Amino acid sequence: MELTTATPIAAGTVPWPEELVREYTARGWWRGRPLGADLYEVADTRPDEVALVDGSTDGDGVRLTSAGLMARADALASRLVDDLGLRREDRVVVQLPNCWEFVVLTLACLRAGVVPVMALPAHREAELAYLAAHSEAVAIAVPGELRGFDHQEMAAGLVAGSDTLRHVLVVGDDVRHRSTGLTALCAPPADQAAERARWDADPPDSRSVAVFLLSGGTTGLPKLIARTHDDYSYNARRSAEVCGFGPDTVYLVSLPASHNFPLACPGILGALLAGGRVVTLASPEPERAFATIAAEGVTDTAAVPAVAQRWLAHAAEVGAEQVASLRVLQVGGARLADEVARRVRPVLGATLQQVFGMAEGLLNYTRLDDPEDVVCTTQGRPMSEGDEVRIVDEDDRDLPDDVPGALLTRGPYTPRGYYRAAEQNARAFTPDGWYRSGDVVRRRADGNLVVEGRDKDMINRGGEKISAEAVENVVYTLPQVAQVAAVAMPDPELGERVCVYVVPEPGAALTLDEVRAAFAAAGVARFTWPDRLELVGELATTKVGKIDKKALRADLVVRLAADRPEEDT
Ligand code: OOB
Repeated sequence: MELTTATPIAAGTVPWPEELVREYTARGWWRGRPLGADLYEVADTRPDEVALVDGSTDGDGVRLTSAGLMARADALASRLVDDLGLRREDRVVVQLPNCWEFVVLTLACLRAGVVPVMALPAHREAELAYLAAHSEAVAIAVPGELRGFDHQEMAAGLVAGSDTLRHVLVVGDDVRHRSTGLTALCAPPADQAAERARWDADPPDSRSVAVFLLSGGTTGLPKLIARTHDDYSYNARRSAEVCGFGPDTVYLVSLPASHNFPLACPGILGALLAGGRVVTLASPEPERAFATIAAEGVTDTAAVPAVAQRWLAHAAEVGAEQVASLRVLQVGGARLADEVARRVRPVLGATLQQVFGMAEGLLNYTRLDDPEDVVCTTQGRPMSEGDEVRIVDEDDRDLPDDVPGALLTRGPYTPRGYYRAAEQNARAFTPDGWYRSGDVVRRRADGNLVVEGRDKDMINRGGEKISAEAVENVVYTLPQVAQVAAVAMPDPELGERVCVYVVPEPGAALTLDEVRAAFAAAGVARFTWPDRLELVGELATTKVGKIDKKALRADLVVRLAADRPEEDT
């Protein structure tokens, strides 16, 4: 087969300045070795301890020891290269639910220097085709069927329409078309020592890209964030330190594992690097999650506020006996209401840790020994001495403590730009490398940050980040639409949902169902589909003539209140 030569990854990334590379290395934050070596260092101290449990299968589910997990990762690395012809730096779109194969595949990529592009199970053709094209991926890993959707069929279609995709890797027994069974490729090697020696002898460079994460989306299409072995290892190791992870840690991953939060904050990688155990579960649905926590003695887990609220409600109903082993509940991804935060310890009996992070890097944590006031009313402080944080006004002038402003950050695990995105980088990063997170925060005198809001055009639907522009682009495909604006609608369960304001073409009618049908036709993730439609005669504008989203959000609050007059009195 004719192979088109993909762009070398380094050509699309923005490196840290050399003097900082030296400083980060001198301070021991960067270790100058690949993540696979870090993982082996720990696995070698406890080869026979169980490191990975697939909690989604009942009873006889898969349980892998540290040595067994690493051996399968090495074996898969060899098979990807020998059987499928993958090469160093090749990209693989990973769209897997939380399962043991996700972990083996990720570690195999780290060992072989193949780079996973961390997509979400909820993504559909449009997002995946874009991710594959932009990363020039040669393979895509999918479940066969998930929640009634045939991912394998979709993946076959993606391969047919792509210049670069050649392989579909499928988890499970139902391997159709010309797909390759991933579960079989993850089988243990015949000669463990030989496989290990092969990849030990040929490791990827520590400064090369380990994984591509997806940005929380403010532009029409998600941006790729290139995280290097050096920086991502530090991300996970330092997080594990701050969170007190160790050999006794049993970490439950029930948020989508390809998100930075459950992947490396400290998440799967942090738990493994601390010598702990990872338990995968495909959904955070409370009944199943509680049963798994009880069965596996889970000590630590991560949730978004919407999930934490469901767990609190479930515990209030059935009691917290099942979660007695839970030591720490991390909550992040969206603002946790102070009132909800206060209920975590009394109801679940676990210590709450707030996490304000981003796939772009910077992680803020409340510390496990912080006073209750800090834990319940702030989103924590940077995890690293190397993190630089500025809070600035509209003219990028620094603001004093307690005054809310825009967050800028740089540091040893915050890359200096998105992958192959010069235009977006000019907006999202300052010339001297500060990332503009788009969050409005204030810093308290004790150093803790409080997230007050944001100045980016994004909707945070229960932790899933949705670009308003992406939503508007789909709505504009409808001929009935003259003008559209997508705004966040406050929601008691998810925090926010998607509302679209539409000015219809003269005489045209439009329903929410028609709008959602356009999203189905566009092949985009369901979490981006509008939850509400407001038809209006015109859209408010600002002084400079831009659509005034602040005014629309205020208008929406009034309309929502009018919908529920009984609650108003
Ligand atoms: C995490 O990462 P992303 O990349 O999905 O989203 C980042 C954005 C932040 O810029 C902020 O707008 C929002 O999500 N966010 C929060 C928050 N944590 C994230 N807003 C308010 N309070 C919080 N605690 O969401 C993420 C990555 C790593 C760890 C945790 C979360």
